Amino acid sequence: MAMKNIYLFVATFLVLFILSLITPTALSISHHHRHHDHHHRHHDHTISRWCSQTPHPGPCNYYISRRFAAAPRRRLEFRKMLIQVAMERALEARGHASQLESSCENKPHEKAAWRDCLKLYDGTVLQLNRTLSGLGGPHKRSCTDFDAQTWLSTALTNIDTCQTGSSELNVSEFITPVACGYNVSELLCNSLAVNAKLLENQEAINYNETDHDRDFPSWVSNRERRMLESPGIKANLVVAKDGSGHFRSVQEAINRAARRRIHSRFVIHVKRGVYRENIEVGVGNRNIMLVGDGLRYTIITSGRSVKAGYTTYSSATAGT
Ligand SMILES: *[C@@H]1O[C@H](CO)[C@@H](O)[C@H](O)[C@H]1NC(C)=O
Ligand SMILES: *[C@@H]1O[C@H](CO)[C@@H](O)[C@H](O)[C@H]1NC(C)=O
Ligand SMILES: *[C@@H]1O[C@H](CO)[C@@H](O)[C@H](O)[C@H]1NC(C)=O
Ligand SMILES: CC(=O)N[C@H]1CO[C@H](CO)[C@@H](O)[C@@H]1O
Repeated sequence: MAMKNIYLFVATFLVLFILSLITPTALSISHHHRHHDHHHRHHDHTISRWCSQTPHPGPCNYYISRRFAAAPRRRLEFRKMLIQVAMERALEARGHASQLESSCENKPHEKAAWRDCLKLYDGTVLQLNRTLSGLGGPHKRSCTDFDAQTWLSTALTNIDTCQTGSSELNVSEFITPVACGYNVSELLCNSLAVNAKLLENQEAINYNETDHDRDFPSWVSNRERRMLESPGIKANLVVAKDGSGHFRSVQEAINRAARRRIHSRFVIHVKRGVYRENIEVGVGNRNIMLVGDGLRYTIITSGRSVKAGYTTYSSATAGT
């Protein structure tokens, strides 16, 4: 049976989750490293100070200081640098991956992993590219920090999927140098953390802004925007972590929706809370809309979305 599952990676409140990883101890840079590298002391000191605020200071320091002559002055600039190095590393990894085809001839599992990882890396490059061009210069941004968070999450999900999938197929040995050797995950994680910080600041300033249109991720269609903006949007089911809804997990609600008889639009309201689920939506289970508690708080990123048309690792496994 061509029973393909569509996975959606839901990172609702991923932002808050990531924020909890950032320690606000930027100023506690030790003085021990001072006498290393006198030459670039100031420059290195400043870059390492920025990097110490990220979940992976090692790769941050290493790649940023090799790539950029001067340390960033503002967090916006730092974010851009991080995304740029992540992009460069992702392109290199992708280049490496594309050369592996000949080494997986006549090895169906390796071949399947290779094909999927290549596609996933393409997705990552695409997401990073749109983030970089969306953020643009200070005066010509065409995406919100929220968009950036969504796209960066998706970029990271793709990398994770490549790693998870190849270990499920027992071919990690083959793909690991690509999946891990380029530190793309770490750099993406750092970008997400810094972006989350910007998102949080913006949140504090603009909490009551009325320009809601800007708040929608750009992949929400105009029709859906109008629908979401209508005051009377009515949920068929409510998901709440605290038990105040019909279900506690998004997957349970989707499974329930799958059993409905009439396949009209089905709205699931996901209340505030941390939901990190790999959601499976059967192919026959269309027309479901997940609505969060205010778009600023809910990120639903479709790493392996319907639109992107990714065959998943499970379908790749089934096919070999
Ligand atoms: C990024 O996007 C632009 C415009 O769509 C395209 O011309 C460029 O080749 C892309 N770069 C990469 C590295 O994919
Ligand atoms: C991978 O290896 C494990 C244990 O070594 C085995 O149980 C599993 O069936 C293997 N999976 C595949 C897809 O070969
Ligand atoms: C935002 O709106 C709420 C209620 O509408 C109000 O209590 C609060 O003071 C407002 N916050 C700001 C920053 O304007
Ligand atoms: C610069 C840096 O931190 N590189 C790391 C990239 O990832 C590999 C494998 O995880 C590490 O061994 C490197 O140290």
